[in-house]
Amino acid sequence: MELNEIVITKAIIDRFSQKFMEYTEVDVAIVGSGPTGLVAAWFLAKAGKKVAIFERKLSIGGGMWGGGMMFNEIVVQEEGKEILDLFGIKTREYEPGYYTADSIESVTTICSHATKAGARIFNCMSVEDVIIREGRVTGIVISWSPVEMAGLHVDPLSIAAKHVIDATGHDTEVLRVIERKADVTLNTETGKIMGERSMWADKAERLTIENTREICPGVFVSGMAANAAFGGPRMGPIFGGMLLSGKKAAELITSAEVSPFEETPEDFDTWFSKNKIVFESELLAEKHFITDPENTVSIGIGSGLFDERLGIKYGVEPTEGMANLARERGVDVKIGTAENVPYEDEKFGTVLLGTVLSYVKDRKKAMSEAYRILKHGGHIVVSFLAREGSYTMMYDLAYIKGSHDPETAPKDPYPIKFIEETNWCSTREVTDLLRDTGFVDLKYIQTLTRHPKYTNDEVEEPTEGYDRGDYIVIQGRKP
Ligand code: 48F
Repeated sequence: MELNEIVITKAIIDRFSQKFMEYTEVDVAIVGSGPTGLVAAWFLAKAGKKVAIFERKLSIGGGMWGGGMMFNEIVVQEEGKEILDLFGIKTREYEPGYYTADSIESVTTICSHATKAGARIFNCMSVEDVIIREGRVTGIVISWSPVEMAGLHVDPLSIAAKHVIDATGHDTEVLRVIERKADVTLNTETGKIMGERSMWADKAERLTIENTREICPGVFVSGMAANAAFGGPRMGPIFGGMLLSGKKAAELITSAEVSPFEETPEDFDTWFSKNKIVFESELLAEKHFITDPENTVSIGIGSGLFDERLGIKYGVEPTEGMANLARERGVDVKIGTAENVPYEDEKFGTVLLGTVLSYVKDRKKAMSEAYRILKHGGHIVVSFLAREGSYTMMYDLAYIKGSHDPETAPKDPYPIKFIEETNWCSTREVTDLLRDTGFVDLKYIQTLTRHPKYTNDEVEEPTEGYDRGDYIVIQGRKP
């Protein structure tokens, strides 16, 4: 085959653009790919968070590459060694309590684990500002580092992030810009960046972990930046504190993020109890394809409201609160996500993804998991509120405006806090996903064909197709 330069060019631009587009909205934006940023990225990605690192330099690894004064070995203490062990990085005891590791092996291995777990690294990009809404940082502002270095007058771009980690090391660059430009008080003694002190390895290592916290709404600080922010000393080329600080930042973020469903599992049922007719219409549509409930598993089963009526016996659910409600309804529920289903291959005759795809982070993975646990000849059933329908448009509008319009909304509309986490899917998107995963013989059923305001007036019999219903159910067969 003769290689074509233009195909190579298109491949790079195309693939990079896809990747970059996908990461314009993230759960966590980490600024800086030093040891603390990389470790945080790994823990967060493993916990299912969508995480991107933005790194000014071409190279990743921050100050870890260089070991101490370019002697490319690092030192860690016992607790730090435990983190290196997690990555399988080789360490050797030098004296009791002091371990050394090759700094190149350390950086490359942690980076490899982080990216394989799903974290994306955008190098040569500098964070020069943040986005702030009502006192909370909701994103970062980025530019190409060469643009910054050349001092070119070019406007930057922005990334939305639920949480930001300032992992920029000694410079605390994110905090500096917040201090300079935003009317936000930092969570330090002075309310400002207190500045780094001279070297004191022992104290600094302890303080780095203590100082790893949320420093202002939406921003966590970790690694050397944490000590610089809270007035702690530097530690030099001992790296345990950096690694442990990355882990702590990730844990703080994961535990801060409680799903709205976890907070108030009953609200979901309450809504359906006020919208009984809508419930019956949706149930009829799902029933159409759930013909073997004893051999059906419901993924993202929630409270099991639908599943109890459908006679479904098995479920998977990430939140404990919801899972307990479903268990009370007699369903055997395992804790797990759609992307990581805790069942063996080819177990079920039917897999139901009931209005769950809009909440799933990685839809492709969810589909391939459904495929995996289905027997050959078994069926997947996917229900969703269609993105092209009037319900989702009405919900999105309410979310943007902060309240439902009583003139257009039904009497008891869906709580806005449930809308916040959704990412609606169109019928075409679900169709493509099903086909790409290998499902065949797709069949479509639709319901809720009236304006949302009137859908709770009369139970609807579902009809074939997808061109008018707001609620679509698709069945596909695993060949
Ligand atoms: O400095 P760095 O390695 O921070 P760290 O993870 O680790 C500190 C240790 O390396 C060492 C130490 C421990 O013994 O004291 O210094 O806390 O990595 C920080 C990274 O952030 C990048 C910078 O290029 C480096 O790779 N960085 C800094 N400012 C920005 C940035 C910015 N504005 N935008 C993007 N990246």
